[in-house]
Amino acid sequence: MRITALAGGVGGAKLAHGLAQILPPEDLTIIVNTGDDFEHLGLYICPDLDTVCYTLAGLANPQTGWGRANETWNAMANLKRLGAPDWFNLGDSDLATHIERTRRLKEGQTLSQITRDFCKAWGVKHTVLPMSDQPVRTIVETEEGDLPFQEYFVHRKCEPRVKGFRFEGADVAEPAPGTREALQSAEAVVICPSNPWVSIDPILRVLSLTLSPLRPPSPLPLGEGKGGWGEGVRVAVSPIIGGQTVKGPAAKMFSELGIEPSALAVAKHYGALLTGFVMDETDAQLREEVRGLNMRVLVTNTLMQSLDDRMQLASEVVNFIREAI
Ligand code: FO1
Repeated sequence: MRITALAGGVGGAKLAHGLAQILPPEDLTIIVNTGDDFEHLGLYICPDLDTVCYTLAGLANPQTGWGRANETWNAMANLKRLGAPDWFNLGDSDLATHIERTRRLKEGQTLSQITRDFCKAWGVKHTVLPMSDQPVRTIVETEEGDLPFQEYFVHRKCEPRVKGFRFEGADVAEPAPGTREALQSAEAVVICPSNPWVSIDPILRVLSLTLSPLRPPSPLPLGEGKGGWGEGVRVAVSPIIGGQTVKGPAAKMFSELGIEPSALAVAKHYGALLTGFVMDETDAQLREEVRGLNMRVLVTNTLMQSLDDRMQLASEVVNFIREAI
């Protein structure tokens, strides 16, 4: 069964990894958010893309979920000594990725070409695509002013209260080569348990996929976007369990935007985009309300603490999709 997954950082990478364990390479494409990308210390850094690739390659740091396992920090310590900004932690092995990516981009190669080559070098067999080869920048609108995403997320530790988000460049950025085809040919699209506001919405916006009619702006009717959206099954896995996020600020963002954080709020956020929704057993009492949004519901364990959990959730999601086809 051909699946295209949309993913942001750590949570999305875990489910993508589970799916990659049970689906052959030709049956899984992962489209990754690049709205978090930024330039730092003269280097072009793609945190979500690297998190997904490192995770699929078995190279990710198991403690943080981002960066590399068995990392050393000599360059960072020396940069700090020289007075360089040290709020964004770049390990020695990870730095090699950013240095080589920056060199190739300067030579004129595209982010998708570079990602394909890096995946080959790391032994990643499934297809990982950036959402676009052109820059899109997530800006977090906060009570303390507008902040570029990494400035908000890492430097300011998600402390400023959010008022909204915008994705600079998203309206003119072309979906990366292969993304349209992956969406159109997929029997199912899986929205991984990533932050809906800052990890998934930028992908939907670039691919001009319709957001819930409840949530303006609603760019284009289903299937008519730049990316196109096949008629298949579309399932999201909730990143919110029992009103809280496993990692990251999604629940805090819902609250600050005046929405009670819950799996139901996530289902409403995607709304008409979805034909199915997967949420944790903790939230079983919300099942009927989510069903009322006109989507099928799977209630299961969605907390991925081990590789077994990732594979278990992935196979339940695949079975849930099979039942719908
Ligand atoms: N997240 C942090 O909270 N602190 C860091 O210092 C940090 C460094 C970092 C370096 C490379 C990389 O690929 C990711 C890194 N992240 C760090 C994670 C990243 O910024 C966020 O997880 C994503 O952008 C949100 O999805």
